Amino acid sequence: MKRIVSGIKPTGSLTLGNYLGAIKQFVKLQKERKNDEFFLFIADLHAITTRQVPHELRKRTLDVAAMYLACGLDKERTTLFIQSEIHEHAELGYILQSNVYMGELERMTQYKDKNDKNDTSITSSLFTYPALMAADILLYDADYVPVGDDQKQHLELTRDIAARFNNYYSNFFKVPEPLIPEVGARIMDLQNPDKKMSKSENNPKGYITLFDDEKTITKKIKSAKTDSLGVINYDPVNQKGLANLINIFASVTDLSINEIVNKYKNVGYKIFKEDLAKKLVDVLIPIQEKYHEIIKSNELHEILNKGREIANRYANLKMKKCKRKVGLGRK
Ligand code: AQP
Repeated sequence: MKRIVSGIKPTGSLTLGNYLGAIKQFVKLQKERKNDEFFLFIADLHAITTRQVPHELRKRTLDVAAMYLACGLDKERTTLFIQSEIHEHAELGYILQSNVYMGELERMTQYKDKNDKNDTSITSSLFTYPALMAADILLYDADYVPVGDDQKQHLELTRDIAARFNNYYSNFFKVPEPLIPEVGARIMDLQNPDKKMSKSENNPKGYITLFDDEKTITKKIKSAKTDSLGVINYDPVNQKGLANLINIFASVTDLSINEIVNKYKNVGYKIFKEDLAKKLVDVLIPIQEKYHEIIKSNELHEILNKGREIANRYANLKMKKCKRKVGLGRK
């Protein structure tokens, strides 16, 4: 039996990128791997590495939990919990900060991207974020971590931190493997295909949220940036915007890129975009209906309470052993 762990930070409305890169994959894995255990958390501690409005953060935390379930997660087989409700994440995160070097953290592209913009509001927690992420994973002895491509570098650092700790203190942490989907691992911004789609992006035309209605989805796809070549072809170098839309199409329908290109090669972008919008509506509207049912019910809190109880048991035991290993406390 393997343990699969992943999380999402509630920094905004979940995007199509979060769905295709992470949640859809998680649901698929759950269907395929009947004997494995699934731990999924809402990473609210990560969210506060950038400024959040408290009541919005609290609401979004529940929204993300409800969305996970609405996307098809099996509640009976998932330990679903809120990161900040398990204090061991922060505690282990601190210990792991003492096992990661400044140079390693400085090389993280997510941090570098923000730093390159000379943003003076970068917090120290945004810098040390990868140590907390390592704690999120290592606390539960995860075998696999399904994530989008943008988190690959953080996961590699998690593996290095685990190996370094094991090397110094003797074997203790399981070294996890990333699971990155073949299609949908990096969905790009609809207006700027050089940038990944992000929920905290300022221009809402660049992303589709899981809450967008039919009209909005259609409008955003219609206005997605493509090129003037006018030929449906998969060319991520010269037709970046179109390649991104083809990737989205493939990921949403489970058709291959070739099948899509062959189907649309003799029609213009207009028809292709209309069909893509329809496919997205067919997937997202039922998810939204489910979300509304879940968020209104009391069941969500019951599921999160149960998740907290189970996660707490694992985290508590691992943390006790970890402190003993490191030499903290009296015994
Ligand atoms: N554009 C994307 N394409 C594919 N996968 C993506 N993920 C995020 N964006 C894309 C995957 O979604 C999971 C949850 O990500 P997160 O919310 O924890 O943090 P993030 O990667 O920083 O996502 P955002 O949307 O870009 O958040 P903000 O704007 O707050 O920084 C991860 O598995 C991630 O790979």
